[in-house]
Amino acid sequence: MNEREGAGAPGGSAGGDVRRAVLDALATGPITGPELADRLDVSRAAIWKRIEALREAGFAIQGTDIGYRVTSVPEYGGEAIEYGLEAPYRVEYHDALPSTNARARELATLGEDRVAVLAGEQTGGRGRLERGWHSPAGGIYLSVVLRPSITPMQAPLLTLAAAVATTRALREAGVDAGIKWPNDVLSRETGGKLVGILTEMEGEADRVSWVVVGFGVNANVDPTELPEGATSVRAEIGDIDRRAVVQRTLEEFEALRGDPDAILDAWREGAITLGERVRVETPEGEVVGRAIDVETPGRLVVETDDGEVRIHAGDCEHLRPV
Ligand code: BT5
Repeated sequence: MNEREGAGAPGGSAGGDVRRAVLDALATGPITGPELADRLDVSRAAIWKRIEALREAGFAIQGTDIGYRVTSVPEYGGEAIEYGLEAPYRVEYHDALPSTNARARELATLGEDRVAVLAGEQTGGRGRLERGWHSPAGGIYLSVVLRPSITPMQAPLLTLAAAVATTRALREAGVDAGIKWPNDVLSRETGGKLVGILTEMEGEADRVSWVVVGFGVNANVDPTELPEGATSVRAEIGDIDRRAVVQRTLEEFEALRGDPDAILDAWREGAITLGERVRVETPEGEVVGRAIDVETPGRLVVETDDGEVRIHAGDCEHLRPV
């Protein structure tokens, strides 16, 4: 029997991830136990055990004449996200973690690829530059482990893709979201910060060994639990289906990864920074001017009194028109 159980199981290797394969088969329609067992080349007992495990995880699964039929899916959780997910990620869910990025880094150093770590809340959420990330229950805390064939120089493009992916997912859910360079997602309505993204990587000069992209989305949380300058989906439009937002984020992210040439245009389309007067704190000092474009792999072009300046990294503030 080659069934793999549990949250810690590696996915997608030879012999197949039965856990995911059962979910995928159920998502496409009713299928009988024997058919499933044949298709996945495992015992009927293994299939039955998997179905029972899914029921325990909160899936309602009817045994009908034409096979197992899923009649309801849990609101959130690893298998709930994987069910119907059109992106090749195994999802490891925890009710609480210190940081999904920290867990994802652990998995990355173990050699894992295309795993999404998801937590109900974080007790030690991290922002960039050793800053913290408030992570109350009800938010989305998601970190993706990847082993892409790219150079470290190209990695910022993944961060842009991540910002585009969550922005699209939130917009589909009815949130008026827009991207602030490089990777914050704000409410266009109130200017509050809805999403932060933290990319970490390890590698050599010419090739990354792994990348972890972490998404923190202030979804169904009270703004009183968040720092100043933050807003939440709850505050903007009311609670949303976090499962759908996570699925759509992963799907959009994967699609953009597969089409890197489309990332910059997609970013420009979702951006609110372009055309704005900005002040950017960079490691080399402050730059003030009008943001006019973004270039590969994520540089912001700012038109200043002294000409155009290209910025690789920094904290960007939108200034009110003078
Ligand atoms: C970020 O950093 O915006 C990246 C945040 C990434 C968080 C995700 S959650 C899943 C994964 N696991 C982690 O441990 N992290 C990632 P930065 O641009 O440095 O912004 C951090 C600053 O935003 C803080 O110093 C606060 O001022 C503010 N802040 C903290 N929590 C916030 C929240 N929930 N919403 C909006 N702003 C927040």
